[in-house]
Amino acid sequence: MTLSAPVKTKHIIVGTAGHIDHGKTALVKALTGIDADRLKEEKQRGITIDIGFADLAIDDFSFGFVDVPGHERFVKNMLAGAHGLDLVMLVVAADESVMPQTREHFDICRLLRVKSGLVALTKSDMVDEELLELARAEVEDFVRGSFLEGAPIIAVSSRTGEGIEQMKAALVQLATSVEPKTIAAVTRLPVDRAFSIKGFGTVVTGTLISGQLAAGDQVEVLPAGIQTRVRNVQVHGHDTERAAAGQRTAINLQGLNVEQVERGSVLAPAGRLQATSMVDARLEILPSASRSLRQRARVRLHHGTAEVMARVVIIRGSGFRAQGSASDSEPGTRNPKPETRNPEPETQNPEPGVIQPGASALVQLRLESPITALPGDRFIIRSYSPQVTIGGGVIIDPLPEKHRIRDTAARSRLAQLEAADSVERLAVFVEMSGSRAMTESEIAARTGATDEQTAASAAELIRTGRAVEVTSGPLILISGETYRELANKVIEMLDAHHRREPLSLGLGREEVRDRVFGKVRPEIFRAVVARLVDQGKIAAERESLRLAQHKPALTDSEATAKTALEAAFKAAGLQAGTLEETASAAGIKVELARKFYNLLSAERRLVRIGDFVFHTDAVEHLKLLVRAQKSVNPRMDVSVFKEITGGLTRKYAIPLLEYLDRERVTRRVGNEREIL
Ligand SMILES: Nc1nc2c(ncn2[C@@H]2O[C@H](COP(=O)(O)OP(=O)(O)OP(=O)(O)O)[C@@H](O)[C@H]2O)c(=O)[nH]1
Ligand SMILES: [Mg+2]
Repeated sequence: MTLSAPVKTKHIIVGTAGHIDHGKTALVKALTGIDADRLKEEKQRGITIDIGFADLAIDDFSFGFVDVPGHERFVKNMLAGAHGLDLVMLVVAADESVMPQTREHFDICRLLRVKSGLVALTKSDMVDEELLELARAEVEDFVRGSFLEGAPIIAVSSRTGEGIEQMKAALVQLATSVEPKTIAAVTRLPVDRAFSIKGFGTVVTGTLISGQLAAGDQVEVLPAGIQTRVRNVQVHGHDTERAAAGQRTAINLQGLNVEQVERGSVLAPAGRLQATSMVDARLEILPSASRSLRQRARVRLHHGTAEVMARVVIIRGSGFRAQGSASDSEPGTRNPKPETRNPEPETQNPEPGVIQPGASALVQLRLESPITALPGDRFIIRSYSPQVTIGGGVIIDPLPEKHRIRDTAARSRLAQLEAADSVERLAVFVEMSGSRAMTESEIAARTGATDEQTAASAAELIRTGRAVEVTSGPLILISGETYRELANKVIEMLDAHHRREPLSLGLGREEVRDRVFGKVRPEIFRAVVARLVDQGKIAAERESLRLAQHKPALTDSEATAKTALEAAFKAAGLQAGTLEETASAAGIKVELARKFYNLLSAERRLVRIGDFVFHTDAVEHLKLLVRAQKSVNPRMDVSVFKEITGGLTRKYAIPLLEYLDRERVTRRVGNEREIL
């Protein structure tokens, strides 16, 4: 027997758009019974000043309405409500038809890539049939070629109620095909209002555009970087355990001052995202814009609920310059002849250095105050003065490095990122990070991916060799390319060393680290060495590294001398003395003896104890002697030790005893040793 699945409510955010006085607020009220104009001044003046909210449940759908002001001076407020829309109701009064803010709001919806919606032909009671049909025809014309082409155009009157039921039915119909916002993503709540309620503290409201929020969650207010805890969550005025993506929410935050959060802030999981003062993006200029966008133009950037000032740096391709043209930071003085040699075909922007109306380009936006963004976020730009919408685009890299205007490498990386899916995007970011590599938290802040998504992408990149895992917890990824460069450098360095000094066993680890890995994190050095050892390419001794196949090459006479040195140590037993003493006694040059010592100690034939060097046979024999003494007496003082070793002097006895302590053959107890 199967139980029917519980009905899942689908959350849909519907925004209004349209010219002042065309009946947006009245329509929302006719649909929901809620007056979204909540400010006293709005009621007095009969216009909407700031965004307002209403909600309506029909069947399994929960609609959250965002009602925006139509006044041209309040487009900035409209923009705070225009992000995160699933559907738009483009409101056009039948008696006035398409007006300037109808156009501007509609441009904004297009630039923000609102996917679906309808047109409400309002005030139908104020016009006759003929005028209504005229308005309908104008609207059809207006939306042709856009996402609203073929969308319902419904004549309504908020006064008589005509068409309202039809509107509801149409909204439901459209809502069924809305792709719901995903909860399988990092939580983000762009704050549209922040206020304090006596006894509760600070409350922020906004549309939860991704993820989930529940009481008890540790969150961070960005860009301020203040971490706090969610005390309570409300959706449409009711307490709820958990809010999900797509819902209008009010979040009560613990111990946060209302001054610390404002419209434009973003609420995200604590420590997950990072504020930025630069973003790389594709920027398109509206075909209707009155002029080209100049290099370094100062604009208003609207992203989420934030508005900041920004400079647009148009990133240009490979350096070429039309003859006689001025530097590209002064486009006004450029050669006016059209560029034919480098038409930047992929940007459809015929003139590099400016963006013409209807064209797009890869840009770096340098922000005057920080925002919190992720790849794929849409944004709007408006000119500084007059304040009109001139374009918009999509964020490609929210945490870029600063680019020069002419930066072919940056441009091709951006083009790569722009076309990338999430796996490819991670690959490119990791490649861009070079030998700095990328940590789990850097990946999270730059991609917005969840841990599961990152793990899956990383696994894929590791499988194909595009990336190499430096450590797994926390994850650090380095590109396959950079890894191979570093590994090759190590191999080349060891190879050169072996050629230069065939007698040397290997190169000091520290030297390799300094020279190849001077500025990179120590984990990368360890990972590269470990992998090269695993692959059988190099061998790692405690202090040194060598190529796996490297054997110190000794000439016949060197081999004889080496054997002689070893024999000398063996013969000297525990009285061998320093390396230099034994070497000169055996007639071997000190410098050569040092190299032999390295080889012999690697072969475990010689061992250094304090200032002295002994043959390992002598030291092993000593251990046997001491252990044999245990049956006589488990306690031994220095004089007994001297005695059983055949009269060693103190000079030798003390370092040897300390060595035995370290080797846990003996343990020091006061002035005596206990034999273990
Ligand atoms: N006759 C008639 N009047 C309407 C209708 N809809 C709105 N109005 C009137 O038109 C005026 C403006 O309506 P609002 O709903 O405030 O217009 P708005 O689009 O919200 O205006 P802003 O928010 O300021 O851009 C009000 O006086 C409404 O009563 C309608 O369908 N028929
Ligand atoms: Mg209004």
